[in-house]
Amino acid sequence: MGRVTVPYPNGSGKPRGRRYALTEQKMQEIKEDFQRSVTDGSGSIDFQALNSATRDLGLEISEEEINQILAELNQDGTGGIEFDKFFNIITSKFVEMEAREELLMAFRIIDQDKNGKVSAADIQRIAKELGINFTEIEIQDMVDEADRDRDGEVSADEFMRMMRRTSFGY
Ligand SMILES: [Ca+2]
Ligand SMILES: [Ca+2]
Repeated sequence: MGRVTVPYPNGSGKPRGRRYALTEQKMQEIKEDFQRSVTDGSGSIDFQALNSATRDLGLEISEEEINQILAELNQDGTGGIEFDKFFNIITSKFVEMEAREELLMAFRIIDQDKNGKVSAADIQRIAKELGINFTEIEIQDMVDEADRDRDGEVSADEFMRMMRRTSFGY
């Protein structure tokens, strides 16, 4: 198998970092998993099989997401599943998961006082460290824009939502 282009969530087709490239070994694992999952010959995959397949691959996805994937896989109504389709969905989940992890890492860095939320003071400190000059108003605007529950700080959830909207466009 040669190199496979993985869809990137920012839609640019370009990796934002090398971590987004799936290794051939990982792709092989996905393929074997798929084949194992459909050994009953029906060519279909059920909740159990998909659940264990994704777990084996180290994907952290919720039951709800698994049901979503199943629905997506069954969209054409034939009941059959092609490996290509399965592969595309699984790889995009990997990309999502890695993007999420990177965002969380960034969040933890910005959260300078480590209280689990990003405040205007946190942003001020990191901006200073990076030599970026934001005015107090600019920083407050950033916080206000992300702060959905209006507690004056940005939680990890709020942060991810904002980053997804601004840099990934989904
Ligand atoms: Ca904080
Ligand atoms: Ca908040």
